[in-house]
Amino acid sequence: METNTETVVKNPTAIGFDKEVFKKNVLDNLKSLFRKTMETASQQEIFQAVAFEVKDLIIDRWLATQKAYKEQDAKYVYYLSMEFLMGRALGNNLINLCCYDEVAEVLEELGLDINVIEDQEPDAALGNGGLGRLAACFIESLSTLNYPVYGCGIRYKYGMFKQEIHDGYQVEVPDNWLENGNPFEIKRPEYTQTVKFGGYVRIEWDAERQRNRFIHDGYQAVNAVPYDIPVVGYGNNVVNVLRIWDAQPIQEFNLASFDKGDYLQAVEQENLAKNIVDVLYPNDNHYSGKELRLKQQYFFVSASVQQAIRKYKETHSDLHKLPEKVCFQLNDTHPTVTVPELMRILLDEEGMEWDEAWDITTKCCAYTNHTIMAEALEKWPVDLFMRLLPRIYQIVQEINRRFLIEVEERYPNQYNKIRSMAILYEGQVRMANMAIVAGFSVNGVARLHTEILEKRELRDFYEMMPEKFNNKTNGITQRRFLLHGNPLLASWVTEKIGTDKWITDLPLIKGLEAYADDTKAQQEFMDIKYKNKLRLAKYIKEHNHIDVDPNSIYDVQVKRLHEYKRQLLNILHVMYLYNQMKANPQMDFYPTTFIFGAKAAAGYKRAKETIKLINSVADVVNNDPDIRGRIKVVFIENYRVSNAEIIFAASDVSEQISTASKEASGTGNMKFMLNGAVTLGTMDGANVEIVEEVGAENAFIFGMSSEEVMAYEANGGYHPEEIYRNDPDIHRILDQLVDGTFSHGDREMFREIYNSFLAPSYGRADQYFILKDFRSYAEARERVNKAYQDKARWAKMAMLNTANSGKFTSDRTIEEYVRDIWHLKKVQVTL
Ligand code: KOT
Repeated sequence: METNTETVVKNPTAIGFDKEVFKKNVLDNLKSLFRKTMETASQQEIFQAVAFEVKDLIIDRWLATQKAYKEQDAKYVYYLSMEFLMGRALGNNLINLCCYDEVAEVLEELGLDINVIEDQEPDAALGNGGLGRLAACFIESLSTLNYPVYGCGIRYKYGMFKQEIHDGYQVEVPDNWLENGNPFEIKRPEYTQTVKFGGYVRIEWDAERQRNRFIHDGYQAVNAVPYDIPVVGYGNNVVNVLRIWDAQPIQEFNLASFDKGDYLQAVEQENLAKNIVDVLYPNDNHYSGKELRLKQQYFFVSASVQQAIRKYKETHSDLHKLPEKVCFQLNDTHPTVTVPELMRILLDEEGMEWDEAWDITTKCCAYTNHTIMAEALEKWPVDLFMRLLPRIYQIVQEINRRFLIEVEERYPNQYNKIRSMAILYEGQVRMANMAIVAGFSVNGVARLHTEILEKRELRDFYEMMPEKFNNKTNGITQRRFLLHGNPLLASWVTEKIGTDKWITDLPLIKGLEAYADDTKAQQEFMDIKYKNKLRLAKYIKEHNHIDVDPNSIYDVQVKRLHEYKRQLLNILHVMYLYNQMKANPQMDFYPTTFIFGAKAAAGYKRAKETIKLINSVADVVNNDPDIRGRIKVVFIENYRVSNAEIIFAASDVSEQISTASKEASGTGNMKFMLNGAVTLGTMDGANVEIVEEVGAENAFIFGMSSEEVMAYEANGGYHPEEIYRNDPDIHRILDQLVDGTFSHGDREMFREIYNSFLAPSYGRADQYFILKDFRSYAEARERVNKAYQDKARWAKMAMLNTANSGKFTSDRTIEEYVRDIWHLKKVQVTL
């Protein structure tokens, strides 16, 4: 088939973009910011000068957007999230302003490479992984789709730690991302809010209104100062706001204070403000009940809710109509104190009755569940909660009391219902239960995940209030993960399907299907993949000093390190392959590079041991002359959004091998698919829907189903030692964990991993069914290796993955949230 060149639409050029003006202004910025010229400035300084100029392009659109919202009295969604994993801003802002190529040309004329300038920007890593990156994709899609949103979060001083690998071990290095300032942010001290902690509640009789008044006294207060970061929509002049809060002491420490009480109070308030926003908790899918974490939660929630109410009241007098203009979307349970905080404002500050306040609150709050991992469930000890938030705790008690009356009415004498659904239970505040009781919507993040919530995890809630439950399968933004991350493929897609409209309408990418059997197109597609593999090889050479063969299969597992994600299954299989190849040097095997990237939570021992194991296996395999480079293992240090873009573009095989039922959705799986990698995975999370879209013949599926896993779990697990006894290959690799093969003779280094399969010191043996799924995984990997050797078949499969990724745009996800939950209206912005 021939390319339809006439109808190729070039990217709309940014209105008013003038290359010469831009160039002059960048040079002026260098002078005014740093007193430098192009000859004397560092690359970092040039980045700053360029970024400030880009901010200038954004500002008019930003003003125009907020003006349009105001004129139309728009409804906003407040996306409340402890995490926004934004990555770098410069490249994506240029893309969405539709002047990336123009700016690249300007820089080239100045003798600069835009990639090098982009590399100067630190990632904004205010998140752990999937949950935080989803929030970032969502606010970008909201902007692109002309919907009003405030992303509300925390301006952590230190984001996700930087990972270094020393002698195969992970070392965490603080991420001082604000070191050189953030050229895109704007401080908004005029919107400062006060947040109160601790103290006690006094009750006063209000004779006039014939009711009690609750007065919070003896507290410590801290100022929340917002910084706004622009979120630019694609080619539509929309600029929404990510508002992240910094903590400042209320009054500067006052040395002149003589009064001892004041003095101590001033010191304490200063200390409180000092550490609240210091650091992001680096836990993914894990709850650690630290007081500081609860402080962070209430801090940003209280500031955000107060601000939302204040803004509403600027133009409206009737708070009963708040739900017409405001929706608070809770990104997991972390911001659930939104519920009692909104109640507090309506009751104590606005003087409403309980029923009125509850009616409003329950129409404003909606909750997204992201995980069923038991260790991620937030359950705050009551004593801690009530000490830190005494008034909020009273309100939680009342919400719980009234809810339990309802439960009792609906299910008389069924104590099991109270046990599963109570908000306050056994000395704990159960945040998920509060979010479900108070929210008008509860959603899971992939079809299977939502089904598991309804049928199992939240069964009692689903039975009592089925109308609240709904599914919103996750998505990703193609602007970052194709247009920016893989420019070669992006241009090729545009050329092939004859339009660049896929940039805002991803299902159009289905047009590629017409080329699936076209030999020339297959060749072009694989040529682009090859170039991207070269780019990644160069990155790996520069960062890891390892040579990888761009002709080998790139088999990639990049994601947070967690036992349920089973990086261990992957590396055990590499050990198995290594043994096979040693025993049979002539075996039929297409050279493969096994690429890993993963951060382990700082306190997660097993995860850190797994990183060490991967690096130890890499050391042995990569340096064994018998292997002749046919198996390579690479651990990419400091996996993060910016290098992820390079990795996805270069991947052939996408490892999505979680124990079925454990991965709520996954979003990396979608980024690989979009970039033409083929999924090797279990029927878990959104993999199920990926296979449905692309067809089972274009993916490699293995392992137990979620039903099987859950059935075993209900019976207390299975017996891995039987497999160990009966399968000599598995026996061998487990023994190699403790015979020194991969540890320079050290028999203790991987003992705990070994024990986890056969003799765990606590918990079930092989909790995540690694041995149970091993044979099926090995067989699937063999099918992958064979399939790759048929170049035409592989090219077709890969292309069909890209072609069928349309469903997984976050634009689709957002339209579903808008339709079913938020009910926002599109706002047009003209300059
Ligand atoms: C839970 C507690 C703390 C920090 C993060 C989490 C968390 C992360 N819970 N779920 N996630 C992931 O969320 C993604 C976005 O929905 C999912 O794709 C992924 O499967 C979850 O593991």
